[in-house]
Amino acid sequence: MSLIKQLFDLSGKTALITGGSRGLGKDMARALAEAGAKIILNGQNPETLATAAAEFSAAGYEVMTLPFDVRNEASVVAAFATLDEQNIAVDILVNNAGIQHRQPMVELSSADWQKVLDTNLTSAFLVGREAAKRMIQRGQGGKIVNIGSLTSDLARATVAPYTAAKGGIKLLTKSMAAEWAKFNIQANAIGPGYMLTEMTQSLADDPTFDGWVKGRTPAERWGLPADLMGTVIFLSSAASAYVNGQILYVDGGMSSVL
Ligand code: GCO
Repeated sequence: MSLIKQLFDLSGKTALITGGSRGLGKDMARALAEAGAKIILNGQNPETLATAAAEFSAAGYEVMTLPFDVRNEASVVAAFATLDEQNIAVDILVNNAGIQHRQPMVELSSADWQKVLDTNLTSAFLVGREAAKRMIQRGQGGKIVNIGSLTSDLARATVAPYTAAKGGIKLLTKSMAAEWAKFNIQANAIGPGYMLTEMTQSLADDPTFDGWVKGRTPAERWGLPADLMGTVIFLSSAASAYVNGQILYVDGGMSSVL
């Protein structure tokens, strides 16, 4: 195998993708599978998880499901204990699980605020901590890819909890790099732009919002899940062995222009 192919080859690696049964998580899991990784799909809905796993198996990928609640510490700890019992080591963690809640802050309940922060930010700490403990103990390094957003750096009205959480993802990623890079664990983030997914379909269906995205984006189009494939493989592979604490925006240029 050529040096270049070796750099991006994930054969023999196992990747856990939280929120991996649908949306961008499922597409990124498919990319990692295409690069040779064994896939562990996490999700909360058993049916959606089973459907995604069946698709992956039908495509010839090695896949297993691991249903657990990323917001709940006991559930996360128990999930990793299950992997320990099966001698399954996570080499690559993609902290993708996330929800959106669009509402003006003055109308926002603390419960809804907390639910977004728990799902989109605290989950990355809980799952990242359990994965890193084992990566450090195993002594073979590892990869953590946190999924941020344009809102890791820029705010849009009515999505405050999502923005606060994704801003936290950017600096949590740097904290992970600060503490874990010496163990050959590279922690980085991806900041997807406006991607066409279930979560943004309602925005894309709104002609005004659709026009705003296309006008505000130098590439003049919405992102597609396939636009993330190369980036997630890069940050999950040996090709990024000296990349730490970075957030890589895949946004058609939106975050680079006024
Ligand atoms: C919104 C969207 C955004 C995008 C994405 C941008 O309501 O503005 O949901 O949050 O989903 O996160 O990077």
